[in-house]
Amino acid sequence: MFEKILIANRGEIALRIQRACREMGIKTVVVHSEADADAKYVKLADESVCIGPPQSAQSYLNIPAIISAAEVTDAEAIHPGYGFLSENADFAERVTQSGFVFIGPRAETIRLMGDKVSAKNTMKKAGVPVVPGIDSALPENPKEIIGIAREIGYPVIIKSAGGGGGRGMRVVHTEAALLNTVSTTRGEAQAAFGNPTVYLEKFLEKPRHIEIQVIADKHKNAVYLGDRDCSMQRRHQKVIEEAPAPLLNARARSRIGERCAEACRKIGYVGAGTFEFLYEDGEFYFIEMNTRLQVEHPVTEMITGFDIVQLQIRIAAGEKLPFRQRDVRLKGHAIECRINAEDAYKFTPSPGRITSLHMPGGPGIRVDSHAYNGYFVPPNYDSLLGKIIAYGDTREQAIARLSIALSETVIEGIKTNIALHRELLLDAAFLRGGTTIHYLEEKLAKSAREE
Ligand code: MV4
Repeated sequence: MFEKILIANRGEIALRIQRACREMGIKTVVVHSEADADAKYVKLADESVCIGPPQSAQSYLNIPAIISAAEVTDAEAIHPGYGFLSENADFAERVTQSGFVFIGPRAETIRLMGDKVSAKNTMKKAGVPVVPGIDSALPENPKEIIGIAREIGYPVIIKSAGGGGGRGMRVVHTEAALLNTVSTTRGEAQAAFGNPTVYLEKFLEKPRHIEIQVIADKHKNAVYLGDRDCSMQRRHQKVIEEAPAPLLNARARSRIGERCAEACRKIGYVGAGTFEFLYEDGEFYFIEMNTRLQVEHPVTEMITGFDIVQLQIRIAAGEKLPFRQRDVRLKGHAIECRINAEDAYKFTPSPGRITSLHMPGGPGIRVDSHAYNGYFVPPNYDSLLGKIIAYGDTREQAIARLSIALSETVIEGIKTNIALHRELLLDAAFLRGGTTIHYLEEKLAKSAREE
């Protein structure tokens, strides 16, 4: 096992990774920007290295500075967390070339999944159901493009191969709008991702977002750790996540899970990963694969009892997965609220100093947060302050515990989105379960009209 790991991230996930390391007896080095010098996880780490000014481009995205920090502190492995450099294949490659272990999939896998056309192709060949569409980039020829869209049937969606996470896509409802939309999307894709490649899919109008957590070792063992429903989102920012996905039967769950685990074996996937699906009318359609730890990993940890971060570390060190698929039992229900430093209804960021802080507790409550009383939330990064996760024997119990936890929570000095969460946990459609990816935006639009 490693003696020392460098954590190339910040905020709640830097603390989460540090806790896993501590439990395993591994020393930690955190790198931080000047804006994060007072962070709790920086003080708690065995060592810390300031790698640059507040702007991410000069600190958390500064590859040479991070690798130098690993060199001077004698770290053996680097955990990238999520966001920042976590899905940057060049970073993974340079980490490895510099003699460190990258805690994540091989650089080649990250690159393959980073190109959404090759990701979709690879998964289709590996037996994962994908959204109907073409399996390669859209051609240049206008007649061919029109022919493809006719064959798929309107509405269609044009997506950028270099995009993902909702960036660089456009819906087309009629043939009249097709060619203009394709060229606009191409132009934007070139500007944003340096890659004009676009592809076309059938547009699904009312899907849910359900993802499958997988984990695989370097010895071709791969398992799925159940699913999560992340449909409650606004502008591609997830708000509430839960596991397992409501109203999904055990047979459908194991069928799609098996497909994902088998695909991992086929492509030699290593580490934790997530298959993102759209789920509509009882069918799963693959859209993207995330090759990193996700913000919402705790809900899976709560229903499986596994520590995904510790598993990532063991796998990176070459250990075999310590269990098989049949040992994975999904028990109970877990729901996570992302607590953001932002206005609950306007969604404008609210950085500043926390003047009073009380986090909840009690049976089944987990709080993953780097916030403390007196902490200054810097304006330079995303607004995630942490997550409150509730576990229960049933979905109803998890919701009840989460509602109580939110009612106990006090965060003063800055605005947070706790009021929105409390409202959502009382929402009749949410309580029934199975709301689509459009539900929250439609609900917010409706309440804005009523004002
Ligand atoms: C789609 C879609 C409907 N049909 N693809 C958005 C994020 C990116 N990962 C894929 N996305 C979508 N792809 C087809 N063929 C709708 C979305 C989508 C979405 C997906 C997941 C979670 C939230 C979303 C919000 C808007 C649109």
